[in-house]
Amino acid sequence: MHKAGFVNIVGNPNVGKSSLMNQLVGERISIATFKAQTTRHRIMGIVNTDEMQIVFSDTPGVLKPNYKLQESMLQFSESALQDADVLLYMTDVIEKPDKNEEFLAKVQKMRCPVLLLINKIDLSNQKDLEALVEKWHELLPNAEIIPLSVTNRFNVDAVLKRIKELLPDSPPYFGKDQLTDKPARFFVTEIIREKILLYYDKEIPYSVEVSVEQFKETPKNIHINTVIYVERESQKGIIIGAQGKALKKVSTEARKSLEKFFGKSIYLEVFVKVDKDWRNSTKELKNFGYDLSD
Ligand SMILES: Nc1nc2c(ncn2[C@@H]2O[C@H](COP(=O)(O)OP(=O)(O)OP(=O)(O)O)[C@@H](O)[C@H]2O)c(=O)[nH]1
Ligand SMILES: [Mg+2]
Repeated sequence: MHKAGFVNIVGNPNVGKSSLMNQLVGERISIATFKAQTTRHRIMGIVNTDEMQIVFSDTPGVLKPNYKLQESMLQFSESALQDADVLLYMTDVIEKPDKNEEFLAKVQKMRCPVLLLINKIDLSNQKDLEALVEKWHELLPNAEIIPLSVTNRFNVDAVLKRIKELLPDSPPYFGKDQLTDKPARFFVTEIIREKILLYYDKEIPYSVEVSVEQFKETPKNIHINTVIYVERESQKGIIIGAQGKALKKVSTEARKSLEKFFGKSIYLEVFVKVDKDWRNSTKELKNFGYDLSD
């Protein structure tokens, strides 16, 4: 009998959801950085064998929306509660269990198996961890609790083993050669956004969206034209930097990562444009691929 199912990773920002999905899938599908709110979409990473298909979903960290972009991010995270066959609710040793009671209440009502993953145990000690496990056990008595260190790859295989046991009997949902639900262009925008998260401070990474205007692939190389959209004229100057140096660094580093990702030579052009207040415009957000049900 073939097994298949949706295994959805949810939790607060910055706990290590994307890092975990990348390890479970064995590919760098989802960008992961030290900054909170790195992930903005629901991104599927698919693991295939002859007998089994695990469809992992990475989701944005849950937070109270301050602008429309964050409303869409929250919708992606909540959609992952609707169709999960197995839910991976991720926390870490840093955040308090009562940080987000509203979302926790939704997890408490889940009918599917829930694995509560306490990540970053490399930053804790046995005594504190035991107290934390105890607290989580009170909050989610039906969840299986697995302490984890994604960085040290500690218990990641145990999580995978448990998922395989819990996966329902089902035919596959996607083609067996498919690794993700997202098109190549999506990964271009994400890789550029990753560099922006790494190299700019404060509001800049959160005010940026990237769009691919052209993606022309030949057997040997790919020509890609992209636009970085910012919200205000002043941010455009910051992205470009003195003598264009900052932008040059972003495009060089993005090109290198893209060459690794696609395994081909990349010709990358990056322009910067202002799209006033795009984060709060339903129309612009839809153009950028965010769902916003009204
Ligand atoms: N010390 C330690 N750091 C970790 C571990 N796992 C992930 N991290 C770090 O935690 C930070 C956040 O990781 P992400 O995978 O981007 O977290 P996320 O939950 O996807 O974050 P959002 O997309 O913003 O919700 C990164 O700097 C990771 O390197 C771990 O086991 N130990
Ligand atoms: Mg993430």
